Amino acid sequence: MINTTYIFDIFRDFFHNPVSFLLYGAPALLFIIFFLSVITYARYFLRSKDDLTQTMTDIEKSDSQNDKQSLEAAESSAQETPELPEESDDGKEANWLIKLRSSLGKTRGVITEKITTILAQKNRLDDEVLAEIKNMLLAADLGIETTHVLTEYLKDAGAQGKVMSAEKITSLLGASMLKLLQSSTTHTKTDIFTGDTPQVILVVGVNGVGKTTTTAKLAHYFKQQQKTVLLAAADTFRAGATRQLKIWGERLDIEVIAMEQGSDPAAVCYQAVEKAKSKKIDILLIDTAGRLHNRTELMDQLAKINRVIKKLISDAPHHSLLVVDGTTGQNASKQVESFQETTQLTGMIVTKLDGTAKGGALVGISHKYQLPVLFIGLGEGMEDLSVFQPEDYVKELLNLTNLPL
Ligand SMILES: Nc1nc2c(ncn2[C@@H]2O[C@H](COP(=O)(O)OP(=O)(O)OP(=O)(O)O)[C@@H](O)[C@H]2O)c(=O)[nH]1
Ligand SMILES: [Mg+2]
Repeated sequence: MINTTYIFDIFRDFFHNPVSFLLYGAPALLFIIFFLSVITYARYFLRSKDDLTQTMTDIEKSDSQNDKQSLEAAESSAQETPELPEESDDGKEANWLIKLRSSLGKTRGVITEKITTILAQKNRLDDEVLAEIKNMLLAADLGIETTHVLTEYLKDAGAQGKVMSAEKITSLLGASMLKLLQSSTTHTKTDIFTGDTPQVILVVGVNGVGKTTTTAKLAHYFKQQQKTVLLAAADTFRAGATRQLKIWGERLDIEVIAMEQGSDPAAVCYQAVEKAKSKKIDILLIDTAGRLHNRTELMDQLAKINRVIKKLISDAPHHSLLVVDGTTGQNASKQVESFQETTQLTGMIVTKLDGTAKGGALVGISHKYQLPVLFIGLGEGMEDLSVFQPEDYVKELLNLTNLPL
């Protein structure tokens, strides 16, 4: 049995004797403090390491999720289209217009409903109403410059101060939008991909905008025009990117030039251009990796791709098409600026116009940079790409049957 009174006596003596306290107590206390600090730090270190591991896992998960989604989209689109019966050109045109109409529904709502509401209170186009129209155009994401041009046009058209119906104003706006869109289209759409063969088309843009899907849609479009097509998978950066294009290639029965992940994309392009030349291919479509302007190494890589292509065909790439996600609206302006620094853009393709209220942005961006919108994408399938027709677009955007020209 331990004698508790004896232990108590030892402790009492210990605290009453300053020498023994200094000799044993203080170092013991310091040791305890040190020990506790080590434990706390170790726990903190292990936890931040866990957090880092978790973040890395999250990034990898999200990357592979994107890969999975794109691959699934490619696979399902590749499977769904072949069963469709051949449609006449008129039928296709009508279907496309229905799709365009429903895709632009949200933006149309923002514009036309607002004009009707504004003019229901006051049917004269005075400064107050003009200011409201300006706000409405900004809300539809047309951008400051273009909004200004459009409202100035309303004034110049002699509409200011006059009694105006909502229909009349909408139709004047439509006419001015069409003018803007046509001013940035200096050539006719159908003949821009002709000329020396192979026509080399570089498809560029930031991450996830729909480059690979659009490249495949373009391949389908050109194939339907009886052109021979070759695809190049120059996105060697993202795991799954090459596979995604190959799935499309198999579906379309078009050869895909590819190398393993991590290879130099410029080397893929070199090989593809050589092959396109030797096989006398009409159209070479190059799918590139998504890149942001602040990733200089990726922008340099794009510059290298351009240089390497020029070694084989001095005036190639004949087209550098910027793919823009329609749902980003005016933010796409920055993308145009940063890509223009590295590559000479010849046109834009606006995707995902299905389901956005920012469908007006393309008028603004195209006008601001004098960059024609060549195609628009309204879905994930290979048929969901159409040559951009400014008149149809404006009519569907503003619910107009006719445009005063
Ligand atoms: N709704 C809709 N979805 C689209 C359209 N175009 C592409 N997508 C989808 O957008 C997702 C991304 O498409 P990708 O073609 O992989 O995009 P990407 O720009 O090549 O992506 P990264 O190579 O990762 O930069 C896929 O799920 C596509 O199916 C479109 O016009 N409408
Ligand atoms: Mg891609």
